[in-house]
Amino acid sequence: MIKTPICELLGIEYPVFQGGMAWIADGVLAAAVSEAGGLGIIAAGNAPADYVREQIHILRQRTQKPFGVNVMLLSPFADEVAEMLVEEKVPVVTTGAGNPSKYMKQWLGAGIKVIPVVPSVAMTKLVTRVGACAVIAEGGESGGHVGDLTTMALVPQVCDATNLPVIAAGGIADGRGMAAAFMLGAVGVQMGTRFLAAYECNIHPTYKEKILKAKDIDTMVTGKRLGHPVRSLKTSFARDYIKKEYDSTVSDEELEQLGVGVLRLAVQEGAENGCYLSGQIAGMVNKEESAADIVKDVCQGAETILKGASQWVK
Ligand code: TUI
Repeated sequence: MIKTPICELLGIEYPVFQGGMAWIADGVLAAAVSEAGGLGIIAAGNAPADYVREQIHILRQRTQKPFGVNVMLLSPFADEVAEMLVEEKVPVVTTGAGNPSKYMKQWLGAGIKVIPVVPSVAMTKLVTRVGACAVIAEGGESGGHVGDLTTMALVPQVCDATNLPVIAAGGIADGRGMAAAFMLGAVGVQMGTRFLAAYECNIHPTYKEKILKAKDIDTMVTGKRLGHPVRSLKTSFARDYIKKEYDSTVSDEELEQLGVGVLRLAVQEGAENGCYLSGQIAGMVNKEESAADIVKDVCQGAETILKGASQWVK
């Protein structure tokens, strides 16, 4: 059995977080992961507080186990979501795409455990100072908003920069990834892309099919010009978008406009002009299965590898 300090800290059975994917990680998916013994995480994304509250209620009808809510700090609704999370007394908050400092007092005062995503050593030190209880070190292999460093380079440097438990994310989808993360000093993993293939993940069938069919080189990063790099599948939309980024006759405003609503279009409509966020590990995600089977498979795979890890030490 795999047990680490993050299990005790959060009251979960397996050190597996499900990433808070905008428009995707709803109360149903998060409940399935939490019920399976991992940490299910509801994504607030760009949604208003009422929508997120509803997802929390859906989750609470399905499980009594601990769960988290991810606050996307670039959201125009971040303030109202932050307040609602205090009212709902959610056990865990993860944050992404920014600096969570302005909410820390409010959340810690309500007894909420805060686990920010950190893309750098500087952000790790900052959130350690302001009261985070753990950090998620997410490398640029991940889907969605990405930092500069890879998981391999980021995780050990984050571990050296803080005494807090570190969760590794980005490019992890099986027991090998989990075992490798542990070798780098992490005590848990967060996975997004693998959970896209969960039965309980209610994305459009076209999205699921694209993930199941994707190969190793089928993702790309767009959005650098506007300062919000995002990894997604290499669709005609993504290729067209990046061409426009390099075209000086296209204004920043036009580019901004092109990105509006594209995540929702992919998730809910499977539309051609949607943006299909995905990590680089999609090439290894080849079958649909339950969230519980995913959690168990990853932990069992890691256990086998870790038990044999001393074979190379003579
Ligand atoms: O947040 C994510 N992944 C995401 S968010 C998203 S929705 C979106 N909407 C509009 C623009 C961009 C994205 C889709 N996927 N992952 C966690 C993450 N956080 N990755 C990197 C970071 C991050 C980056 C900078 C965390 C902190 C940070 O701090 C910068 C600073 O100094 O404020």
